[in-house]
Amino acid sequence: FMRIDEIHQGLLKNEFVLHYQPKVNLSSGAVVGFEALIRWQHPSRGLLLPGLFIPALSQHPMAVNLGNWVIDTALAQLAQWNALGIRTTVSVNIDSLQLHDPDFADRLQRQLNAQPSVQPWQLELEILETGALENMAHVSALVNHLQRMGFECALDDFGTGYSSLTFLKQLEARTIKIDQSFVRGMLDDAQHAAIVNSVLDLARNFTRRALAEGVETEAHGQALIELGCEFGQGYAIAHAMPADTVALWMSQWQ
Ligand code: G
Ligand code: G
Ligand code: MN
Ligand code: NA
Repeated sequence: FMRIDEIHQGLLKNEFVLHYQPKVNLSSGAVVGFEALIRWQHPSRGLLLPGLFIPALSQHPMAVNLGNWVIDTALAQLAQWNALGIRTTVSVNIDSLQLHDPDFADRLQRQLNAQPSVQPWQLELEILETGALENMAHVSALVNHLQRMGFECALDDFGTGYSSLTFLKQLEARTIKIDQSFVRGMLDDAQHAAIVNSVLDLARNFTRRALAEGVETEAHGQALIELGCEFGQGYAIAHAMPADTVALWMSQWQ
């Protein structure tokens, strides 16, 4: 793991980058947006994946600084794509400390205001159950507030937590992201397939949109379409890519 002071230096030296993984409508192939995934372009260690530094930030106030950098960068990227005529959306992963920062919503509004061409619905906030558990009432009110402000919210890694049903009931996020562990196993494991099917039923019954993560093959995509899953994300569609590759990828997709 990287140390907090190294992460702080990395932020000051602007060494972090966002890569973007496409999310598509599985039936039509239409690109509905991108998930921003952070990487660290480290001067001596090369490109570092978040697993090497995000866990080190757990419960540290620096997670809020890095989270703010992610939001600013995603909004600036959206402004650049808007200027190029690429109308799309970006999802960002929100850390639990960001959710408990009392200034989060007001700061987000100021961050949005700094990019006049960007509409709030172009930004989606992905929330983990672990980030909401400690203070579900607060996060529930925050999600409602954010969605009234026009932002989108999604429940990330859905199904992997201890109280997914409470998470679903309490947080009125418009989208559920079905965790990749269930999706990946659904073709060879009847129990994983049953979980995916049940989460899709839940999504319909709660009038949420469902997105399957970890769509690794064409066959996964086909099976998901047959189960009525509208959206997907995964290696069968594309890996996360640098921002400057997105326009080319979109022109070659389908
Ligand atoms: O990018 P990768 O494919 O390795 O992502 C690994 C994990 O890191 C995922 O759980 C993802 O949600 C998380 N992650 C990626 N980018 C960010 C980020 O900007 N902020 C936070 N808090 N987590 C992120
Ligand atoms: O926790 P979160 O859903 O934010 O994590 C996204 C992570 O999943 C990133 O590390 C991303 O690189 C990874 N990922 C995206 N698509 C696939 C896939 O099809 N298969 C696998 N194994 N991982 C994927
Ligand atoms: Mn995510
Ligand atoms: Na996820």
